[in-house]
Amino acid sequence: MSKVPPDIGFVSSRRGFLKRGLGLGIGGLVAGCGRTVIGGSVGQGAGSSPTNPTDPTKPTDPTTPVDPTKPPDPPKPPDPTTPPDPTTPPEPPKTVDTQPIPSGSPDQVATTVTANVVGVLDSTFVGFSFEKSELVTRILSTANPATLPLFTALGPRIMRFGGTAVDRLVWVPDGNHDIPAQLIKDDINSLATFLKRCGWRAIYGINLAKNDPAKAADEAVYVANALGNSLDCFALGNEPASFDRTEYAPPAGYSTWNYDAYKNKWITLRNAIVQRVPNARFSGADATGGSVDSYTVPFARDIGASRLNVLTQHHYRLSSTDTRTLASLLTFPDPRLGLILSKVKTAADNLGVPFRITEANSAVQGGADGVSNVFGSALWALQNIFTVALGGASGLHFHFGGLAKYAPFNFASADPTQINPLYYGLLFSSMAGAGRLLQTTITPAQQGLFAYTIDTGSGKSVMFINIESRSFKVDLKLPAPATTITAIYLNVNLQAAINEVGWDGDPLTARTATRIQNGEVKIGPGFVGMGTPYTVESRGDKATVYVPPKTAVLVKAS
Ligand code: BDP
Repeated sequence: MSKVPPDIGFVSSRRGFLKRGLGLGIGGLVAGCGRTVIGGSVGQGAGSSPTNPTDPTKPTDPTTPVDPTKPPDPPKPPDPTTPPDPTTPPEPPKTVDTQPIPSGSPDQVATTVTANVVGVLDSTFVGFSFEKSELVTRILSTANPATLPLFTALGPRIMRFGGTAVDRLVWVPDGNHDIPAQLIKDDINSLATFLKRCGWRAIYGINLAKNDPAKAADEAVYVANALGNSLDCFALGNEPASFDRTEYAPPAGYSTWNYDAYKNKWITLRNAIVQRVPNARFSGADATGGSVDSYTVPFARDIGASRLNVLTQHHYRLSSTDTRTLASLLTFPDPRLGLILSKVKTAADNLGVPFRITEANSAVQGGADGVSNVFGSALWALQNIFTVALGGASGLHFHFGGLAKYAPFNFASADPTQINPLYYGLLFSSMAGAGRLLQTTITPAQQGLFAYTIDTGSGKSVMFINIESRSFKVDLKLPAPATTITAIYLNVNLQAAINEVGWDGDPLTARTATRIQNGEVKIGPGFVGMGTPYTVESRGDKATVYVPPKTAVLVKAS
């Protein structure tokens, strides 16, 4: 760790991004005044610096001595002889600061939002996917008080249980909690309580590889009764093409495992479940990105809309053979995603059902250190969310479990142990709201600056994602005049980032410095605190927005 100079906030230098950042966006990076608290109490965010009250981008002059002998003026008491004027409304508390102007010369671009609807961001769009074994570990338990707020803060969503664990776990209803391969009734009861408390629903995966129809139906009956309305639908098995791989034997009874064998087994299990849970809904085929043509597309073609409610697909940005670096993760567009989305969308449209990406994340094999668990992954996630939504999906589930590097937050055995940058990205996206996506263009187009707009019904949320080391001055044109325009930032706290990655380091590589409007997500109830939104200078349907380097800016116009 490098030593932080005492005048950290106010030094300008050409060396190193973090040094340059001081000149470009210090006001935004260290804003700490006018703090609000969502859901509880919060300490002062790390890195808050004394700012000049008349110009937040300038420091107070540390050379002006304060006279220690002179006490500060006490506040004037109200004059009891003057009755309050009933016609004058009380002054609203001053809660906003104007958006700071980056020093230097930001690049100038125009962003135009039109009324053209180009997609939908569903209110359940961002969800989680868990290894089903996490039902046995019971990390999602109301007995862990710090876990619940991490879910409720995102709003009511959908969590999916699957992963490779789904085809290993065996339903032993009255089995032993201490045997990890056994799923027992109490595991489901614990999930049911958790779902009800956090308002999420579940896509519940049932073993396909090593299961028989009667057992599958038994489990489904128990789950449907226990979860009630919290059950979104069932899924059967995980990544069926992978059963050929050496670590899986082909499912019992199938010497040759291929698409036809999968389809037959899927239909057999599904029919057995429907006999006992007549209103059961199903999703599938949960195939890998590499098996869209061999599994997803034929499955959608063959299965029939009467049997399938949601077509599902997996996609990880970096495979095991890709270059697993942050630079690769942040190279847009994702070279495989566009084609996967268009094929799955066509298949789903032909069948007449929605589709979701039920398992996704930055890099397979549990993620890559320094890639999946650093601030850059939060910006990647935002960009991925809008890309997948514009590709027509109804949902995107970030997969994790235990101590995976791509986890939004890590669990040990009970309460979460660490909140990772990815969680901030997902939380920031939920702050933008949901609704129709409006056509949004940046002129001239930039390699690493992206903009998306959600029409939430009560206003417009414009999301800027800047992975460049440059700041931008954006002339924003909205489809209609707005009376209030505000902005909040997702970025790193400057001092925390310097402490972590050093004075010359890249904030995108910081693991613990991510903040939303300088607020830190804490483990425990009442866990997010942040500065109040900035006001953005606007005139009718036009506004000037500053986008600091390596920052996402959420602009809300209403
Ligand atoms: C997917 C599996 C999931 C793994 C993930 C990974 O479905 O269970 O955890 O790969 O490699 O293919 O991280």
